[in-house]
Amino acid sequence: AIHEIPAPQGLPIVGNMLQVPAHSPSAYFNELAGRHPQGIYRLDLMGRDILFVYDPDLVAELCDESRFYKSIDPPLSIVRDFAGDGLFTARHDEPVWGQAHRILMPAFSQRSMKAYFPQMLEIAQNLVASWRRRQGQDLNVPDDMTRLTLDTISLTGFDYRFDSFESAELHPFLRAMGRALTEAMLRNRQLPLVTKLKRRREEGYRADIALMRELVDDVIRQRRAAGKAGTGDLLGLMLQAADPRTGERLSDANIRDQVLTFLIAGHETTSGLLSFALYNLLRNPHALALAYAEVDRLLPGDEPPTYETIMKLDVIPRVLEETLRLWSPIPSFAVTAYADTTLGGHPIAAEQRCVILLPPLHRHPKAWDRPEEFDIDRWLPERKREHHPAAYKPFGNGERACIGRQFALTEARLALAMVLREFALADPGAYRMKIKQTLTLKPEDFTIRVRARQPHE
Ligand code: MNH
Repeated sequence: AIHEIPAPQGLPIVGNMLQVPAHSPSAYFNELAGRHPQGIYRLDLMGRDILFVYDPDLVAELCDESRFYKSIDPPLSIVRDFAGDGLFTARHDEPVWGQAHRILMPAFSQRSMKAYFPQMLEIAQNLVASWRRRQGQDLNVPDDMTRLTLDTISLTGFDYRFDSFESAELHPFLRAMGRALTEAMLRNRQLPLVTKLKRRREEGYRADIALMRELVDDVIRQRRAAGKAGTGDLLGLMLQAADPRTGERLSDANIRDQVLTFLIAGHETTSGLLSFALYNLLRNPHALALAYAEVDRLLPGDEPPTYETIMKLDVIPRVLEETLRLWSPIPSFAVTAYADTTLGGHPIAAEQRCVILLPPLHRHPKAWDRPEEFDIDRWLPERKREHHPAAYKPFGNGERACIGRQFALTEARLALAMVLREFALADPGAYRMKIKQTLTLKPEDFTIRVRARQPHE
């Protein structure tokens, strides 16, 4: 029965909430996973009874979409304060999810990736040019990867330019977004009454949301002023296309929520992936040497790479897959049972909340040999086929899985290839991993130095 699922002792009313550290909930959930080899535990978070699951066989059950759906609970229900009913935070029973999903799917096809490629390349060239100018200096990797990915999604999706590499400071939009995501994480462990009492925080939160919304309005205004809604990018589709099933168009309010959703979801996690990938390469000279050999073979000289070349890469994509296994930028996702059911034989009730914890799932000894080791050969085609089917979920599951997966992987392949072709990487500060969580994860204060590669280096 459910009472056999291990549950650390909590307090009245708040339950286990006070045990969860405000700024590093993910680290705490992982630590508990380390102490519960059963692959499942339960916590009472202020009266919300939640199962945390990371045994691959149990996760396989939770990925059964006929029994479980993506529920919008805290913290995602808090993120709705600014992302509204955009794709990420739409409830499964809201018709607007399906409408927007069907309207936007064509913008994420392989063909669309090829169409975005020139713009992805332009921004990757900005990154390389910026690093060329700053050779020998400490480069803040997550900050520069954020510049890259924000500029890429805004240019490809909305024909809007942040020009982030022209400025030493990150754009005010990013600071507002970082604070708002952090606030959503903090509010997740506050009693609503306490949230209400913190007037200053509430004002700051509202101001950050207003700033993000003003930027979204500016994006849409610029497009309308340009007079040609008819480009096939994300914004063009949202302004023009009708849902093939219902014939409905998206409302102006929903389009604003989608634009903000894509500005956030479309860059925040990819910048984490690229930062963790560079971290892994610096710690794994063998993989780094293979990656160098690959770019020298496929991208010789200094001609800009083509889309077709980027699609031929093999080592770099495996570096990315292995990075997403060990350092998934999104540490968890949540599902809820439609009806009374069982999980690993334990009866569970309808509406039971379940959180899939990716770090312990992606390192589970039942599914992975030497799970702590960075080994890109796990992703060779013949070995990939042997993986446990539910032990790798960096992009979530089923119909609510990431729509931007190909986009992220195309952009990340290109950026890594361009950086490796040009630079020798060094980590003179001998960085030690320190995760910063703002709902998603990044390596905090990770700096590297680069210099031009010498021939045959
Ligand atoms: Mn993305 C959903 C991970 C890049 C747009 N994304 C998800 C989910 C995960 C995820 C996990 C499911 C969350 C949940 O179940 O609650 N996403 C990633 C990762 C990367 C990423 C690890 C990069 C690496 N995502 C991107 C990019 C875009 C994007 C790039 C846009 C261009 N993601 C989304 C959207 C959703 C989503 C939109 C919501 C999809 C839906 O529910 O319909």
